[in-house]
Amino acid sequence: MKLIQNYIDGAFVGGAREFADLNPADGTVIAQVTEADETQVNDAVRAARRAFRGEWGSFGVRERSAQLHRVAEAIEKRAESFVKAEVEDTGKPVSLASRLDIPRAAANFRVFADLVKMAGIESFQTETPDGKGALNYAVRKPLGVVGIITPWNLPLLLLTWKVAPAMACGNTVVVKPSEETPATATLLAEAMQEAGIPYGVYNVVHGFGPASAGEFLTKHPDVNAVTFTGESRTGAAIMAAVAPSVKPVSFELGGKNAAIVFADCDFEETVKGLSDAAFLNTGQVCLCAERIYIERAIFATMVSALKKKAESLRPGWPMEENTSLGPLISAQHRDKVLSYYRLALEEGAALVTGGGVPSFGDARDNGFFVQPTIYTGLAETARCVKEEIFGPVCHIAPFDSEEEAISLANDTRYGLAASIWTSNLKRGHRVAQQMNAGITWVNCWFLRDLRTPFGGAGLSGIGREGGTHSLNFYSELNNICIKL
Ligand code: NAD
Ligand code: 6OH
Repeated sequence: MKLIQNYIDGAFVGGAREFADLNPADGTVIAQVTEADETQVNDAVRAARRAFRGEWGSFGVRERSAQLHRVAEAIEKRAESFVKAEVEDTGKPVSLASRLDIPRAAANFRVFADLVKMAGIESFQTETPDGKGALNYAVRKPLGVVGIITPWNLPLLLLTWKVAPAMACGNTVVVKPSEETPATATLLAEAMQEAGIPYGVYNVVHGFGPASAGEFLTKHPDVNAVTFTGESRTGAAIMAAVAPSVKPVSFELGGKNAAIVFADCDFEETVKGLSDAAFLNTGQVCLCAERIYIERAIFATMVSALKKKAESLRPGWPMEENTSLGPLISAQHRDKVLSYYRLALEEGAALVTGGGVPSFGDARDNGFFVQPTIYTGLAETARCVKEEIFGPVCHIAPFDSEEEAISLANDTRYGLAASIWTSNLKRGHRVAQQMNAGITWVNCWFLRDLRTPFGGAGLSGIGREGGTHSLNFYSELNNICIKL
């Protein structure tokens, strides 16, 4: 049986306890994973601190940038192993992992390697009473040891989205990947070794949240900042854990994202875009649209086109090229999603398609598949319209005016992403600017430029990452004022 170990100070280390890593496509055990106890988390933080004070801390921006490019190369060189590991852990289709997750992990290193070399910092000439003036400028300094905690839906993509800028800014890191998907963070350790990253710069501790590696890391007094992607409730728990030591936090949390579809949209492109927005990665993307509002004139035709599209998705073995829908991540998560499927009917929804579990007649019946599902007819106050489900499911409702659509879309405590579908670009701009969201797409969805601000409002998070926003989070600015 494969053993996935912690990676501390350049060495793979075992531990007292192990837990099983399951393949969500058939429920089989892929590997045993070493759970880090508090001593190992302490060791990892100590190694990271030592590395920060050591060779890594002495590198200038040019050297760090070159090293990050070498990490990207090492990922690209082993892309196949990364894809296979990610597909086994998550059950996502191989076509998706090889198009999105793994290339994007390499891109995260390349983008921040380049950006950190190019980024300037503002300076100000300041007037003084004696007329001689002063000059203000800032220097960027790393924070120190950064704790990084990530979820299971896009494991390597979301981990490297934080590791790359943290390292680019000169920090060292201790990462705690999701207990559901420990493999690629561990493979990344091999890529780091191959790239020649000094030991202790990148450390991996495996385990769970409360009373396990996640909590030990967030509570650790020698961790200088915590960056987290995951559920809003977990964000709240981490905020409480870091409060006594007043650490900076960056939180990318949940969403209940809306799509607004106007009658003048490009019908075919919109159907394709909405189908991705609802069902990509089996709906397990924080940016997915679980609420779709369609202008009444095209409501019925678009609902039936989306029904057709949902029914054309091909659930199957994740490693098969033509599979377009994988399982959910775990039995527990499937129970949660199915409980919302039941709740939707109790709340008075009309079922357009799906609502259950597909049957394969083979080992996949032991996996965690559910059908892509569309509902209509729910009241806006229904729990299924208000709470994040995080599965391949959406609710579609009609609207009659632009104002109504905006107010429906904004009626949520989350504020992560929105999408607007219209051929009238004036309207696209106008509506986009009124969205209470951190990211609004017009005529597209999940189209990413890594230089742009990324994050959410309300329950969807604190702060922005991406481009210089990441550089600002992962560094301290020391402003220097010189009297001339
Ligand atoms: P989760 O919050 O359950 O777990 C995320 C990570 O936090 C895991 O590594 C887990 O072990 C750890 N954790 C849990 N409790 C902890 C604690 N008390 N202290 C420290 N660490 C703890 O999230 P998940 O179920 O893995 O992921 C799905 C959620 O993530 C969804 O809500 C989704 O919307 C959200 N998400 C948000 C974004 C974004 O960018 N906004 C991106 C991806 C996923
Ligand atoms: C959430 O599930 C997806 C988040 C995506 C990113 O953070 C990104 O950088 O594309």
